[in-house]
Amino acid sequence: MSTTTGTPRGVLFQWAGILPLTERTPRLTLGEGDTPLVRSAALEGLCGLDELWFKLESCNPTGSFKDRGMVVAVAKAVEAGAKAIMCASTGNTSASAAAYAARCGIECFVLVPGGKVAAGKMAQAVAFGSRILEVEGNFDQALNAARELTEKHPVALVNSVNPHRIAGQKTAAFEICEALGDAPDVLAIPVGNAGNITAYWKGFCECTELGRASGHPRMMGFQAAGAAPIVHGAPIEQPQTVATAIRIGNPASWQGATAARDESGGLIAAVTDEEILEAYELLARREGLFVEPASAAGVAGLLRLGREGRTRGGRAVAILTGNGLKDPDTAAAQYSPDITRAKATVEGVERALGW
Ligand code: AN7
Repeated sequence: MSTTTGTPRGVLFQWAGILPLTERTPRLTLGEGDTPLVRSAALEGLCGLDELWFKLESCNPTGSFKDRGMVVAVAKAVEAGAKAIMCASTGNTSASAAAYAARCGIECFVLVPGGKVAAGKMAQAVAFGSRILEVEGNFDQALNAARELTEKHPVALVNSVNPHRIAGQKTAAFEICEALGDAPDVLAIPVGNAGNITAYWKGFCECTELGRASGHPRMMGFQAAGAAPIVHGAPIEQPQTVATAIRIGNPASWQGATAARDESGGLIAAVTDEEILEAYELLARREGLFVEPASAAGVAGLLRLGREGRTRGGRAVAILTGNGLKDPDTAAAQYSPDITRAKATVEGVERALGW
């Protein structure tokens, strides 16, 4: 795919200089990356911040942040001769893997926890023609199986334990520094398997080294209270949360997350499902941003810190990791829709509205 003028869109084209590409790496793109950074209209003050910006990773081609890293992981797998890829997923990784596999004409196997993946994400895995294995167990067990299976069979693992995923994902930190002219003071981000926070931290560190930023943000990661192993300091056997994307009890990049927290002077805290849904609703009703529940966790964390008077102003960026359309069932459960039936005429609508 190419645009009519200039460099084609996509992470491999825009960020070739900071990625592990060779001449033999296929220049794969679905137009991922280069996502909007939008200033908050309403929540900034509630969070006790001077500036709050939202990075709309929901604008990526499959509707989540995963595409940035997946495009690199799949391109490198194809370069290495892979004919098939595999991942375990709470839904977004599988949607992304399935899309890029379809694009490359290779096979994609996805292992998902039965009954715990949002409807939109399942629809994507189906649409892109992936081979779907609904496993009896949670994400952590599915990832263990995927790791062993990909060692045993000629299939490339494209979970974020694959370093190419992290390499591609770090490009979002570069985009933020470019858009703001420097790193923000705070980065707020949901934490599940912890690949994303690990990648952002790597990206911000590289931005400082390369003189693209004068310092780095304090990394603030937020887990769901029922799935907060890093906060508790021990794996959770049976993670539970409305935010199914981050329903993860033993994150693969645990060390990366704690390093980001400790080296940046940040924190990793838990937010309750209630707080997540409050932020989910505020983002929709006050900002016009429809995200999936997991994506609201970072904003829920900032709202909590704001209420507690712990944000101390400054400029924060919250990563909105996935689109609200991914999870229509949570939207249906959260809102009592205000829908009135009417005849399709001026009089009919006026009567229905009481005008
Ligand atoms: C919307 O798709 O783990 O901490 O298998 O879908 O890097 O795992 C998804 C995670 C945040 C957490 N927001 O990111 C998967 C999966 C959304 C997500 C996260 C996920 P990581």
